[in-house]
Amino acid sequence: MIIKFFSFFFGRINLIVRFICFVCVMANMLVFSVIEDDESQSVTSKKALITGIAGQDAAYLAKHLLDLGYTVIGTHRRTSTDASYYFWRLKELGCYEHPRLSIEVMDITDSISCLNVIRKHSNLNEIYNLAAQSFVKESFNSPTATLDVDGAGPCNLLNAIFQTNKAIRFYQASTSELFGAVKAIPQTELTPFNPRSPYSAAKQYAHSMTVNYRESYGLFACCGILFNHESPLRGEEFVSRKIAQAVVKIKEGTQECLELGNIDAKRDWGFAGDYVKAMHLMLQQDVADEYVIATGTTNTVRYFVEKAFERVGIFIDWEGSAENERALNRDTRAVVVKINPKFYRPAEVDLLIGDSTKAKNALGWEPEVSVEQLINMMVDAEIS
Ligand code: NAP
Ligand code: G4F
Repeated sequence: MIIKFFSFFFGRINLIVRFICFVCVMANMLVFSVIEDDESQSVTSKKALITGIAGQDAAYLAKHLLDLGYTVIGTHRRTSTDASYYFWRLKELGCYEHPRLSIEVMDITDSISCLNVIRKHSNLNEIYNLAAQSFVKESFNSPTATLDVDGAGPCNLLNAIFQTNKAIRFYQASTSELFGAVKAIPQTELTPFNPRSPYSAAKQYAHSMTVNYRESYGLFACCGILFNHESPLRGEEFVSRKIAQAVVKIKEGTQECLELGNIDAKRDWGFAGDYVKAMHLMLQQDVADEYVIATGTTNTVRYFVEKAFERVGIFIDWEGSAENERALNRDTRAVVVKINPKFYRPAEVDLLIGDSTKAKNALGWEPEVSVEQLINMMVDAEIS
């Protein structure tokens, strides 16, 4: 009997060992899946609100946050434009119908609108204020409307956070335009502001109020001092997109000539997709602060034009000066660029070049796309 039992037992030992191994593997998988769930939970449970969701930066930021697992509430002012066109940037990046993105109306110039929406989402972790009248030239025509959106708007949001949930972290879209007639080259977080437009004056108020809410009430409120950043999703009124569109049309024969204003202005151009990552990083730090976000290189509008034409195989020669300057197609001698003084501004910001060493050291942020890669990307995107 005993012998029978042992021979039965040892005969099955292989099976028993296999069964124990199977149980161990299953237990392991269970433990790890719980840990993974916890980790993804800590990311997916984050909820961010982005104002100006129809704009360039908001589209890239929404995509970035959704990819990180965030739930995103995008807000926009009421519009009569068909949504299928209005949200074209979100569609272009494939996030318009994302299950974790919802869109609401909130005009940041209306304090009640801000308070209502933020109260409704009082469990928010982060708010990114990207809404603005962002076209500098237009701000000379509508200075007080620009002040409402770009100056008072952020203040409405800060106040709504203060009244509902002080733990919500806040990002304010400050700008290199604040440096205006620059007082140092390159510009850092310590360079004094010297605004040269109603746009930058309004942004200076918003910047100061963001710092004030942090210092007075302890809000976690950051300002990103971002230098020009562009992409195929850039508004058509900005010089980079205007150039990219025109060179392709000139190449295709559907436009004769590109008309520009001050082609000697220098800008530090980067790629918007890189810059929104810095916005997110700022709100993940232990302490709220200000950061310059830039590539550290500067180029003239003239250079942007030359490189854009080169991308479609057209080489240009400049001739004349000031308002009479123009560029000719080297092969055909056709005039492809003219100066039109209507694109001049009452006051110009001549030179911007940023030093983002602080962001590199504290956030680990660096730009990945050079201005030449950016130009090629933007021109290529215009080719149908
Ligand atoms: P953008 O494409 O012009 O987007 C701004 C958005 O704000 C637009 O969708 C606009 O709505 C919305 N908006 C305007 N007024 C509003 C209001 N009263 N209430 C709610 N939304 C309103 O600008 P962006 O290039 O993405 O820039 C994002 C932010 O960064 C802006 O604050 C800009 O000033 C700042 N910034 C940009 C750069 C840059 O180089 N791109 C550099 C530094 C700072 P509509 O579509 O209805 O007009
Ligand atoms: O592309 P822009 O209109 O951009 P600007 O004025 O530098 O402002 C952009 O960058 C700021 C950050 O520094 C943001 F805060 C702001 O919201 C916006 O995104 O003009 C760039 C330069 C200017 O010097 C302008 O005078 O290009 C010059 N320019 C020459 N011809 C032209 C044109 N600008 C435009 N938009 N159109 C022209 O025909």
